[in-house]
Amino acid sequence: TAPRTVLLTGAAGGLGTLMRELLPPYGYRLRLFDQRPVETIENAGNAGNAGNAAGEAEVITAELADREALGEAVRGVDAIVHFAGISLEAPFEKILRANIEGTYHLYEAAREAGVRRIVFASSNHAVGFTPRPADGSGAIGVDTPRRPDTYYGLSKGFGEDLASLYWDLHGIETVSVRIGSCCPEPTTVRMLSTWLSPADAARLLHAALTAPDVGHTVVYGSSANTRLWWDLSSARALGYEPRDDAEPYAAALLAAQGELDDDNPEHAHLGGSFCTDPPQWPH
Ligand code: 15L
Repeated sequence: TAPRTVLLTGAAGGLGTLMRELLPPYGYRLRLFDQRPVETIENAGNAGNAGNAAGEAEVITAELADREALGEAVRGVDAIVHFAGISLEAPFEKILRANIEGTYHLYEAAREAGVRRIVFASSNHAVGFTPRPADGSGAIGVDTPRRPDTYYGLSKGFGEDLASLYWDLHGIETVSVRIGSCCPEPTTVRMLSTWLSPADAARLLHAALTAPDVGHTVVYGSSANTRLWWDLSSARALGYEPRDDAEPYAAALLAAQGELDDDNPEHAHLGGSFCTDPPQWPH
């Protein structure tokens, strides 16, 4: 049966803000966790429920390092969607605390509370230095060697390995989703290959939360992009059926920005401009 109560960490962040609107229609009751206050979504029609973004959702404002608060947050949930952490490159000490130690705290709290399923927001930047394949080839599998492009990407590889350990040692299942670029619309030529529409992200999370016997499964998180670089078969095996494709945005983006150019270090690898020193934004 589908899990009902789901803890969403990083609920105030970019992905969390999108997903706390899109997951409840699948039947989830969300518990929202973030170190920043979760702001009410405008026009959510729940004016009588100030500070409470998703109708019935509970909100917990605390850091992952606050093990007491985290213990309360995980108590009684059926599953966890772990988005909390720094989502771009940052000094190592900050990545260490937020992403590496933070994910460790999350898994320990899950183990103590007996939570059986976690969906971990990994990232394409765990393999970001992999050379960019031909557009649409889907050539990059989940077994491609790790090639992090940043401390950030390194922390995502750590999270995947932590998930693997907690499955083998403690029987906690995880789907690690190497998310491409999840935003309302693709805004760069690179995103014609990497885009994950918010609606497809919700479809993928629902599949990851409900598929049986996932053990530790690594998947890529993208829409069914015409120019896709990586292989979605392990995601599809969970029941994910993407419906969106970035291609309708191609003509305008290519006219404005031109084709990707392998001689440009910002274009030569999966991770795009994360692969330059220092990383460039936007990418
Ligand atoms: C990521 O991992 C970042 O969190 C996100 O902001 C995007 O930059 C995305 O990767 C991407 O590769 O486009």
